[in-house]
Amino acid sequence: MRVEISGVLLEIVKGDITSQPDVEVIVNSANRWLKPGGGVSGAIHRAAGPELEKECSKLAPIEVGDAVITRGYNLPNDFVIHVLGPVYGKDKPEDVLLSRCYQNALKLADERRVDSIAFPSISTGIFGYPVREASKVALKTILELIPTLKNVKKIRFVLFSDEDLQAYEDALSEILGEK
Ligand code: AR6
Repeated sequence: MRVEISGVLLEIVKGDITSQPDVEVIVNSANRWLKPGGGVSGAIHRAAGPELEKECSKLAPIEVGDAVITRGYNLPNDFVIHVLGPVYGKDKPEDVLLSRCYQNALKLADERRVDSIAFPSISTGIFGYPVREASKVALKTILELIPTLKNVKKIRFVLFSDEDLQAYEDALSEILGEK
């Protein structure tokens, strides 16, 4: 699914966040210590190689909602933006904190004059955020920020399963239908 809003292309696709060679930056759903871990962050660190962990160790720890940027090393992307999403049921209010992750990542990318960015579904794996709720927060946040962007021209959500893809597509249709 792709839509253009205020000159920015918003795409929702199924895939692997480490296989997005046509975007300049990918977002990592990280942990506080910016260590490899599992899920998205394990995959990103494996693909980037050990230099990524070295750079990350200088930037850790980060707080829930924060975003920090590193190089991409062996990834096909120039940069990785690492965010710490809320643990569902623990870090509250979850929607505000999740929204902050997307805001901070997108603002940081725009400040660094990045033209394209790919996000995974932050917090909906190990951190337990229900994907239907999270997809609405993610997309509303991104849609609100789009008109303020100076450099980012392409924003992609990369979902790992058919169910997650469907949740994000439904959420976008619902939000755009509401307007
Ligand atoms: N590409 C795209 N999406 C993926 C990939 C991938 N390669 N791998 C998993 N997903 P998670 P969280 C999906 O658990 O919930 C880590 O250990 C996955 O199916 O990676 O924010 C960190 O170190 C799910 O829908 O992130 C933290 O400790 C979504 O990406 C913690 O887990 C997010 O799953 C972060 O948990």
